[in-house]
Amino acid sequence: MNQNELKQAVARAAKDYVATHLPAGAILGVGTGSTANCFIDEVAALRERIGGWVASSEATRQRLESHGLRVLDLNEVVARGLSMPIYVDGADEIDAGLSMIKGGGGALMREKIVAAVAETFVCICDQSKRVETLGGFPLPIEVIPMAREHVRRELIRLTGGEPRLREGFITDNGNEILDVHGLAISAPVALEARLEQITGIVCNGLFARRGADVLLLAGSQGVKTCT
Ligand code: ABF
Repeated sequence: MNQNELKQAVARAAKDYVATHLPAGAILGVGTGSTANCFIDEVAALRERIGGWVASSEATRQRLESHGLRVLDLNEVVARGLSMPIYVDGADEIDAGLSMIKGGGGALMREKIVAAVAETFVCICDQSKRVETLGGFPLPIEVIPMAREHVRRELIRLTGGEPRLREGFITDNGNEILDVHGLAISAPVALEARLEQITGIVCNGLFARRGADVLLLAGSQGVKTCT
Protein backbone atom coordinates (compact mmCIF):
# COMPACT_ATOMS: atom_id res chain seq x y z
CA MET A 1 0.00 0.00 0.00
CA ASN A 2 1.24 3.51 -0.72
CA GLN A 3 1.07 6.29 1.87
CA ASN A 4 -2.26 7.57 0.61
CA GLU A 5 -3.81 4.09 0.89
CA LEU A 6 -2.43 3.79 4.43
CA LYS A 7 -4.10 7.10 5.33
CA GLN A 8 -7.40 5.85 3.90
CA ALA A 9 -7.05 2.60 5.86
CA VAL A 10 -6.38 4.33 9.17
CA ALA A 11 -9.23 6.78 8.50
CA ARG A 12 -11.64 3.84 8.09
CA ALA A 13 -10.30 2.25 11.29
CA ALA A 14 -10.84 5.54 13.13
CA LYS A 15 -14.39 5.75 11.87
CA ASP A 16 -14.99 2.22 13.22
CA TYR A 17 -13.41 3.26 16.53
CA VAL A 18 -15.79 6.21 16.77
CA ALA A 19 -18.78 4.06 15.81
CA THR A 20 -17.89 1.65 18.63
CA HIS A 21 -16.71 4.01 21.38
CA LEU A 22 -18.52 7.34 20.99
CA PRO A 23 -21.82 7.40 22.88
CA ALA A 24 -24.80 8.26 20.66
CA GLY A 25 -25.40 12.01 20.52
CA ALA A 26 -21.95 12.88 21.88
CA ILE A 27 -19.56 15.48 20.49
CA LEU A 28 -16.54 14.55 18.39
CA GLY A 29 -13.33 16.60 18.13
CA VAL A 30 -11.72 16.57 14.71
CA GLY A 31 -8.08 17.25 13.86
CA THR A 32 -6.26 18.78 10.92
CA GLY A 33 -4.11 17.54 8.06
CA SER A 34 -4.35 15.09 5.18
CA THR A 35 -4.96 12.04 7.40
CA ALA A 36 -7.61 13.94 9.35
CA ASN A 37 -9.19 14.96 6.03
CA CYS A 38 -9.52 11.28 5.04
CA PHE A 39 -11.09 10.68 8.46
CA ILE A 40 -13.61 13.51 7.98
CA ASP A 41 -14.68 12.07 4.64
CA GLU A 42 -15.25 8.67 6.30
CA VAL A 43 -16.80 9.71 9.60
CA ALA A 44 -19.33 12.04 7.96
CA ALA A 45 -21.33 8.86 7.33
CA LEU A 46 -21.98 8.68 11.11
CA ARG A 47 -23.72 12.09 11.12
CA GLU A 48 -26.98 10.73 12.50
CA ARG A 49 -25.39 9.53 15.73
CA ILE A 50 -22.91 12.37 16.38
CA GLY A 51 -24.32 15.27 18.40
CA GLY A 52 -21.89 17.94 17.22
CA TRP A 53 -18.44 18.50 15.79
CA VAL A 54 -15.54 20.58 17.08
CA ALA A 55 -12.86 21.65 14.59
CA SER A 56 -9.17 22.20 15.39
CA SER A 57 -8.61 24.64 12.49
CA GLU A 58 -10.40 26.79 9.95
CA ALA A 59 -9.51 24.27 7.23
CA THR A 60 -11.16 21.46 9.20
CA ARG A 61 -14.20 23.61 9.97
CA GLN A 62 -14.65 24.24 6.24
CA ARG A 63 -14.25 20.57 5.36
CA LEU A 64 -16.79 19.53 8.00
CA GLU A 65 -19.21 22.18 6.77
CA SER A 66 -18.74 21.02 3.18
CA HIS A 67 -20.28 17.73 4.35
CA GLY A 68 -23.18 19.70 5.86
CA LEU A 69 -22.02 18.98 9.43
CA ARG A 70 -22.76 21.35 12.31
CA VAL A 71 -19.55 22.74 13.78
CA LEU A 72 -19.82 23.89 17.39
CA ASP A 73 -17.96 26.64 19.18
CA LEU A 74 -15.68 25.04 21.78
CA ASN A 75 -16.51 27.66 24.41
CA GLU A 76 -20.19 26.85 24.04
CA VAL A 77 -19.48 23.13 24.44
CA VAL A 78 -17.52 23.65 27.66
CA ALA A 79 -19.84 26.33 29.06
CA ARG A 80 -22.84 24.05 28.58
CA GLY A 81 -21.04 21.31 30.49
CA LEU A 82 -21.02 18.99 27.48
CA SER A 83 -18.33 16.36 27.19
CA MET A 84 -16.18 15.54 24.19
CA PRO A 85 -15.36 11.86 24.64
CA ILE A 86 -13.07 11.52 21.61
CA TYR A 87 -10.68 13.70 19.61
CA VAL A 88 -9.17 12.19 16.45
CA ASP A 89 -6.10 13.77 14.88
CA GLY A 90 -2.91 12.98 13.00
CA ALA A 91 0.69 13.72 13.99
CA ASP A 92 4.03 14.45 12.39
CA GLU A 93 5.87 12.01 14.67
CA ILE A 94 4.85 9.71 17.51
CA ASP A 95 7.03 7.67 19.87
CA ALA A 96 6.47 4.50 21.89
CA GLY A 97 5.10 6.48 24.86
CA LEU A 98 2.57 8.13 22.50
CA SER A 99 4.21 11.53 22.81
CA MET A 100 3.95 13.44 19.55
CA ILE A 101 5.30 16.26 17.46
CA LYS A 102 2.42 18.11 15.83
CA GLY A 103 2.00 21.38 14.02
CA GLY A 104 3.54 20.62 10.63
CA GLY A 105 0.24 21.88 9.23
CA GLY A 106 0.38 24.95 11.51
CA ALA A 107 -2.73 24.22 13.60
CA LEU A 108 -0.90 23.23 16.80
CA MET A 109 -2.48 25.74 19.20
CA ARG A 110 -6.08 24.88 18.38
CA GLU A 111 -5.20 21.19 18.26
CA LYS A 112 -3.72 21.40 21.75
CA ILE A 113 -6.78 23.22 23.04
CA VAL A 114 -9.22 20.67 21.61
CA ALA A 115 -7.01 17.83 22.88
CA ALA A 116 -7.08 19.38 26.37
CA VAL A 117 -10.87 19.32 26.42
CA ALA A 118 -11.28 15.82 24.99
CA GLU A 119 -11.37 12.74 27.20
CA THR A 120 -9.59 10.42 24.77
CA PHE A 121 -7.06 11.45 22.13
CA VAL A 122 -6.99 9.00 19.24
CA CYS A 123 -3.95 9.54 17.02
CA ILE A 124 -4.18 8.29 13.45
CA CYS A 125 -0.97 7.74 11.50
CA ASP A 126 0.71 5.73 8.85
CA GLN A 127 3.84 3.85 9.92
CA SER A 128 6.21 6.54 8.58
CA LYS A 129 5.26 8.71 11.61
CA ARG A 130 6.33 6.18 14.25
CA VAL A 131 9.83 7.00 15.56
CA GLU A 132 12.14 5.91 18.38
CA THR A 133 13.13 9.49 19.28
CA LEU A 134 11.14 12.64 18.47
CA GLY A 135 12.90 15.48 16.70
CA GLY A 136 13.71 14.23 13.21
CA PHE A 137 10.68 16.27 12.16
CA PRO A 138 11.37 19.97 12.91
CA LEU A 139 9.55 21.04 16.08
CA PRO A 140 6.98 23.79 15.32
CA ILE A 141 6.82 26.70 17.75
CA GLU A 142 4.01 29.27 17.35
CA VAL A 143 5.26 32.73 18.36
CA ILE A 144 3.86 36.21 18.77
CA PRO A 145 5.46 38.04 15.81
CA MET A 146 7.15 40.77 17.89
CA ALA A 147 8.77 38.10 20.08
CA ARG A 148 10.20 36.05 17.21
CA GLU A 149 13.89 36.99 17.60
CA HIS A 150 13.78 36.77 21.39
CA VAL A 151 12.20 33.33 21.15
CA ARG A 152 14.70 32.25 18.48
CA ARG A 153 17.60 33.15 20.79
CA GLU A 154 16.03 31.34 23.75
CA LEU A 155 15.34 28.25 21.64
CA ILE A 156 18.97 28.05 20.53
CA ARG A 157 20.11 28.38 24.15
CA LEU A 158 17.67 25.78 25.43
CA THR A 159 17.78 23.15 22.70
CA GLY A 160 20.91 23.71 20.65
CA GLY A 161 18.65 23.31 17.60
CA GLU A 162 18.26 25.60 14.63
CA PRO A 163 14.99 27.60 14.58
CA ARG A 164 13.88 28.60 11.07
CA LEU A 165 11.00 30.95 10.33
CA ARG A 166 8.23 29.27 8.32
CA GLU A 167 8.27 31.77 5.45
CA GLY A 168 4.97 33.24 4.27
CA PHE A 169 2.91 31.40 6.88
CA ILE A 170 0.55 32.94 9.45
CA THR A 171 -1.45 30.75 11.82
CA ASP A 172 -5.23 30.87 12.28
CA ASN A 173 -4.40 32.95 15.39
CA GLY A 174 -2.36 35.56 13.49
CA ASN A 175 1.04 34.34 14.69
CA GLU A 176 4.28 33.08 13.10
CA ILE A 177 5.95 29.67 13.33
CA LEU A 178 9.59 28.85 14.02
CA ASP A 179 10.47 25.26 13.07
CA VAL A 180 13.35 23.95 15.18
CA HIS A 181 15.62 21.64 13.21
CA GLY A 182 18.25 19.23 14.46
CA LEU A 183 16.69 17.96 17.69
CA ALA A 184 16.77 14.54 19.36
CA ILE A 185 14.21 14.83 22.15
CA SER A 186 15.00 12.35 24.91
CA ALA A 187 12.65 13.87 27.54
CA PRO A 188 9.58 15.25 25.72
CA VAL A 189 7.50 16.02 28.84
CA ALA A 190 10.32 18.06 30.39
CA LEU A 191 11.07 19.91 27.15
CA GLU A 192 7.40 20.74 26.61
CA ALA A 193 7.21 22.22 30.11
CA ARG A 194 10.41 24.21 29.62
CA LEU A 195 9.20 25.63 26.29
CA GLU A 196 5.97 26.74 27.94
CA GLN A 197 8.02 29.03 30.18
CA ILE A 198 9.52 31.09 27.35
CA THR A 199 7.74 34.41 27.02
CA GLY A 200 6.45 34.98 23.51
CA ILE A 201 5.78 31.33 22.70
CA VAL A 202 2.06 30.81 22.17
CA CYS A 203 2.32 27.06 21.73
CA ASN A 204 4.95 24.42 21.17
CA GLY A 205 4.34 21.37 19.00
CA LEU A 206 5.25 18.78 21.63
CA PHE A 207 2.17 16.89 22.75
CA ALA A 208 3.75 14.88 25.56
CA ARG A 209 2.17 15.82 28.87
CA ARG A 210 -1.14 15.24 27.14
CA GLY A 211 -0.07 12.71 24.54
CA ALA A 212 -2.29 10.31 22.67
CA ASP A 213 -4.30 7.74 24.59
CA VAL A 214 -4.78 5.45 21.62
CA LEU A 215 -2.71 5.14 18.44
CA LEU A 216 -4.20 3.65 15.30
CA LEU A 217 -1.16 2.90 13.15
CA ALA A 218 -1.49 1.83 9.54
CA GLY A 219 1.20 -0.41 8.08
CA SER A 220 1.54 -3.06 5.40
CA GLN A 221 0.01 -5.65 7.76
CA GLY A 222 -3.10 -3.55 8.42
CA VAL A 223 -4.06 -1.11 11.18
CA LYS A 224 -2.68 -1.81 14.68
CA THR A 225 -4.21 -0.35 17.85
CA CYS A 226 -1.63 0.73 20.45
CA THR A 227 -2.36 2.12 23.91
C1 ABF B 1 -2.05 17.63 12.09
O1 ABF B 1 -1.73 17.44 10.74
C2 ABF B 1 -0.84 18.17 12.62
O2 ABF B 1 -0.63 18.32 13.93
C3 ABF B 1 0.25 17.51 11.90
O3 ABF B 1 1.14 18.54 11.73
C4 ABF B 1 -0.36 17.14 10.63
C5 ABF B 1 -0.22 15.75 10.13
O4 ABF B 1 -0.66 15.84 8.83
P1 ABF B 1 -0.76 14.70 7.80
O5 ABF B 1 -1.83 13.80 8.28
O6 ABF B 1 -1.10 15.44 6.56
O7 ABF B 1 0.60 14.06 7.73
O8 ABF B 1 -2.46 16.47 12.66
